[in-house]
Amino acid sequence: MTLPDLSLYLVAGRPACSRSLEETVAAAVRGGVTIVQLRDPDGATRDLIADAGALLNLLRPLGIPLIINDRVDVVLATGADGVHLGQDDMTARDARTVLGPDRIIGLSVGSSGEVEGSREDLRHVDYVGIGPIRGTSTKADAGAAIGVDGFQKVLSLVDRPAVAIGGLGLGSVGPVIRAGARGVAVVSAICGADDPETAARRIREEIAAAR
Ligand code: TZP
Ligand code: MG
Repeated sequence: MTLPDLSLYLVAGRPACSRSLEETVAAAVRGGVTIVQLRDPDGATRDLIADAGALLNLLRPLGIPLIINDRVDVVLATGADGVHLGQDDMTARDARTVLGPDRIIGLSVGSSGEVEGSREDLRHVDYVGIGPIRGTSTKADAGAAIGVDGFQKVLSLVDRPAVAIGGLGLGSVGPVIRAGARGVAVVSAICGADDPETAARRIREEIAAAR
């Protein structure tokens, strides 16, 4: 597996988008999103599979990977590129057994304790998501913001590329990139924007300027 470009990682699902999911993702990739995660924790499984199929039709010709939040079964059913796991989901070790060596596996870690508890799992992971960096209303159980200092501390304990997530958008992505993030993951800064294409383009520019 070649590690995908994590620079601007869009996390999107029907409820998070102001417009339709496909319209939002299409605009966001025109603006420069490099990888997309389908995340709809309360969505019906068959809707999730339908959304994944529609997004794969859009993204595959562009060479942009589609990652599915939590659901290894949806990855298998749709041929998506990988799965993003939280601390309560299937372990990365089990996901690797099911998905094989070629799929992308990401894992969320939010503290040094979670890193220590994930040592064995981290061997099977291609990238980590670290956050929430700032306050966010997108995920009710995201936990307390860890800030850029917290990000740097967690990153120092993990030998995997990391995306920073949580409350990030234009004006706040530069510091996490300078702190060592390979990329930034956003929901509302793009999905909630009036113009997702321009929002994505401006965030890409801020990332480029910080590198
Ligand atoms: N995981 C940690 S924070 C978060 C997720 C999925 C939500 C991020 O959403 P936003 O709108 O970019 O703050
Ligand atoms: Mg999860």
